[in-house]
Amino acid sequence: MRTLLKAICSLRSSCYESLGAVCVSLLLLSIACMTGCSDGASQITMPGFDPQAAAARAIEAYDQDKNGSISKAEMAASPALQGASKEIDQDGDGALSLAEIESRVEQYVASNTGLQSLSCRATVRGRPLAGAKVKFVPVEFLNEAIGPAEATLRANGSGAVMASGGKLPGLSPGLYRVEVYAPEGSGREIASEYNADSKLWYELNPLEPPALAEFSVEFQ
Ligand SMILES: [Ca+2]
Ligand SMILES: [Ca+2]
Repeated sequence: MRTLLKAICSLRSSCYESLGAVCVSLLLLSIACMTGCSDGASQITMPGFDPQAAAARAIEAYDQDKNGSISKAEMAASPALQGASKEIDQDGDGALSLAEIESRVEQYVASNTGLQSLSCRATVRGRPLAGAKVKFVPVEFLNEAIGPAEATLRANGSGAVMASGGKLPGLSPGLYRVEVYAPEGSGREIASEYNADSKLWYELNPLEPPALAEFSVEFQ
């Protein structure tokens, strides 16, 4: 009798063990599914900013006289940096030091933002540029951390900025050169200073409330 009870106990315990193993397998399967099946969520990745390296790349690219900072004249080579310089130049001396650029990139990191939703609008002499394409191209010293984004404008001249080749709504924090192109087949061309030789720029710093990104352009 004792042997029989022991055998039953051992059988029951091995059943529980098997059941436990099945449960663990199911749990692992569901965890694998949560990580592997949720493609939509896993596509949003945080920008890989390296503030120190980004600032060093900016200085390397634009500090022509090698005095350690980017003067107003040197900024002419980067309309985006020139445009955002008032925000970046903390000591107000008109030049951008390595520390000032690094500190600005640190703000993008501190915002802990992958993508921020943003609408943009383009007009020609106040009239909406329906069907136009607006491209946001990261400045070179940030393009290792963030990718391009774009918007196709609706009839009212505005549209949602989409990242990741148009798959995800929003824009990553950072500094961008902006290019505006006329709708395909419209027979009109936007002047090159708004695309190929663009002076347009946009900075997204989520720590400062983002507004509608508006661009005024001219036909060729
Ligand atoms: Ca310099
Ligand atoms: Ca400064």
